[in-house]
Amino acid sequence: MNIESIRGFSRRDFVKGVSAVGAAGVAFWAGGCEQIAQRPMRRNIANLMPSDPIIQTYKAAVAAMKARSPSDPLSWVSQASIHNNHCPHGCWFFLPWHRWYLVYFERICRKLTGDNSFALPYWNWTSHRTVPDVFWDTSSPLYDSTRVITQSDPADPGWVGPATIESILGVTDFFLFASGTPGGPNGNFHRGGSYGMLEGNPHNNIHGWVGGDMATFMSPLDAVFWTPHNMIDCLWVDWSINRGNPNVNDPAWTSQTFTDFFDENGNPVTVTVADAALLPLLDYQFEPCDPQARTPQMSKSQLETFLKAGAPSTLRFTRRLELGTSIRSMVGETASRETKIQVQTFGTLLEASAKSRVVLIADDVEVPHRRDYFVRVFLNKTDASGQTPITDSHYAGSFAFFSDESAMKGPIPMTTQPKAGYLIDVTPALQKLSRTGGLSSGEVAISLVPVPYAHRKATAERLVIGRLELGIAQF
Ligand SMILES: [Cu+2]
Repeated sequence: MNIESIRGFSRRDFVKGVSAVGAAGVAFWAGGCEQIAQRPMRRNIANLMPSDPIIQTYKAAVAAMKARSPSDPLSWVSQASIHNNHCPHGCWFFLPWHRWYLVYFERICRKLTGDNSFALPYWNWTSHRTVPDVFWDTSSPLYDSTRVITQSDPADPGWVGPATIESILGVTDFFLFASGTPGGPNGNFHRGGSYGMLEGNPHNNIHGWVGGDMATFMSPLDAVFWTPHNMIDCLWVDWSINRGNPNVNDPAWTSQTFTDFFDENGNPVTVTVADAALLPLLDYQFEPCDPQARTPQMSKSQLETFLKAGAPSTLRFTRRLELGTSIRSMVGETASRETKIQVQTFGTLLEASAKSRVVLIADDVEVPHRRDYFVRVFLNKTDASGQTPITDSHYAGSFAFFSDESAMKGPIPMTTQPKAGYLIDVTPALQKLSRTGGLSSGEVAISLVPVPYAHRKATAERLVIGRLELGIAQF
């Protein structure tokens, strides 16, 4: 299939879009000879004045959608309900499903405003850690009164800081980067599954931390929703296109169809995961969200071939070292598990150039009823607490929850509290400890610290982890 024949995106649409963009776009491709016609540019919202036409169109589109009857598929409530009823989380459909969701939302915004040059802006949480100012004007359709955080609260650098984002983008395996198969590492199903690092950390934390609508599956009721998800899409583009990491090519992923979306005329559409992987070549482009502003090292035709080919996941655990089962702690306490690991177990993998990775596998983690806290991971820091800064050399990562009551009455009945699995690459933290002599005892201790979000106490919450392991993966 040619990328320009993707369902719903005929060449005619494509050319129309191009003519509307005019000179606003910038070159996307390395070199100039293969520069393809310019697609609408999804811009960093921090670079836009409140009076910018992109912001004006976004506000007008949201207002128009809010004015529609809830039974209308283009209404604000209908669009949010698509997410509530169908969004896949904690699994490998997370990225492609949300990519299509954003693409159709963007097209609806164009249709309802007549602004065919509109491209959804993104919130670059790494360079600007507070929720963008345009979402705080109480008279604006972009305002949501249910948020728990305030305009001046910054997101935690352990979720969105440059070092965190760089380490996530540095992961080369799709499952570890983007979440695994719906089965999860230990047979979880439904909306549990196995969260990779992009979804389990920045994505889940932003949802829970903003709070209110954003902490639920009706999160698209808050207009801010679309801008962090656009950032996630930008990071996927950076990972798979600019950096050339392959998406998985398992037919169970590529051939999956989604029938949940409506086009700009309110007609239902059927789309595939395989086509989602190609969309950024065709339909839109991003102002760089990676501070290093990488560009693809492949030509457009090479890239199309590369994206269509994909590759199998390379995540294979050659050893799994159990750290503990049924680990419980209350928020405000630290859950530590220690195991003696011989230094030679890690072999050469603590060298910076190693192909192997050490992955913390937190499985059967109970999803709390209230997502009022997140979890920080420390290595060999058994006295870590909520006050231990993430600048501490023992800090290894964070993860969080995203769910709501509807997940507990989903298509597969949950007889117990929903559970989730998490994969966290702790190799960089282990390498740092190794360099500084922190592993000389030959023992690694994992400490998990539940930390309440800003303005929440979460004192009655408990963290329950069914099984905690260190997996050694060869790539
Ligand atoms: Cu989300």
